[in-house]
Amino acid sequence: MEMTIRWFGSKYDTVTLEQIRQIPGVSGVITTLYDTAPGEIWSIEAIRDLKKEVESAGLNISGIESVNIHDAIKVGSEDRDRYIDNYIKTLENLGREDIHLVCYNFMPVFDWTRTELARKRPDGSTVLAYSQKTIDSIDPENMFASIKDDSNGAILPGWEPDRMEHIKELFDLYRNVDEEKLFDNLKYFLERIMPVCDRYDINMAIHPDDPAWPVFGLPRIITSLDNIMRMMKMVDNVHNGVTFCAGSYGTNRANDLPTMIRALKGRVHFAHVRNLKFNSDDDFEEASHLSSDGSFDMYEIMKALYDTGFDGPIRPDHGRMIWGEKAMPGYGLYDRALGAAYLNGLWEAIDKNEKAK
Ligand code: DNO
Repeated sequence: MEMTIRWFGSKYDTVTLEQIRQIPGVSGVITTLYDTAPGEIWSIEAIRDLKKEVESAGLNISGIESVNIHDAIKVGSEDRDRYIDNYIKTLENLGREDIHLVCYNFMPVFDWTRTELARKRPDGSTVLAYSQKTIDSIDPENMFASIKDDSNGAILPGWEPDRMEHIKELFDLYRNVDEEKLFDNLKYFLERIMPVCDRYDINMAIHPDDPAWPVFGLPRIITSLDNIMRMMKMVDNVHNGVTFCAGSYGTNRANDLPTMIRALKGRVHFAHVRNLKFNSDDDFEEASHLSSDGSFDMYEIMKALYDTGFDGPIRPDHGRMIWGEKAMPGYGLYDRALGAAYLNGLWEAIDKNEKAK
């Protein structure tokens, strides 16, 4: 595996490449062209510039998170082919620049959903949190307004203000889209992009729905092992794989994370590893990465990745806000650096133990 950190680009991130470079064992970043809109072609020049910036800081681009999918593709509207053609051109340009991993999601309207961006934990750190009761009591159109005051001024991925301004239209767009339709539209998209992925050896890694169940009555399909299996079978190509996001699949306590990883051997192209603390089945908050701070066994998660020969990029996921840092919720430097060091430590111990057998 390769330990990486997500980085939103120098215009948007409070964390610098120089700081990332100083986290022991981190050699790459997972990044994006944060100012492109879904459906836009990423120019080769813009990709090259980004690459140059990252490489001159002594790091490499280990993958893209995300190249977002235009709603026309998810909804399956008549103009979807135009946007798929653009997506193919973006993939081609990434492939030509030697980038071989793309994380994306197929969630309608909202990307990840949380009801709080800064819930206080007993030690004074703050974390993102989710309460189903709160979701059930708010109007989805006000979802963004209800959390934005705690965003520390950051533009949150998937919650871009110009997108949120059209929230009503977005809901209308998805009115006739159910789970079956969403699966069909995903299949159509994947079938069209697989040839370019084969040509440039690009691994597509779908991100799970977070939380892993329908919110606000919108269909959500990447939620369980059965549904991932269905997705992989419907377009059976090794480049059609997953981002194993422990914190997203783990929201549904029926998902046994190490078992899922083992079942997905060879198709986990990217891993997001973080911990959650459940207060009840439908109220959880994010925790530090350490097993004893939350509800997941991080050793078992890392062991499953190790045992299945996982050799892709991995990143610590959302961290707590600690030590007075002000950054995009979940994406500060300090707690993610602690997370990377801890995950690297687990991996080293597992590796030494296995090799000594
Ligand atoms: C939130 C992230 C998501 C993720 C996208 C992938 O912190 O996990 O925004 O990057 O869903 O497309």
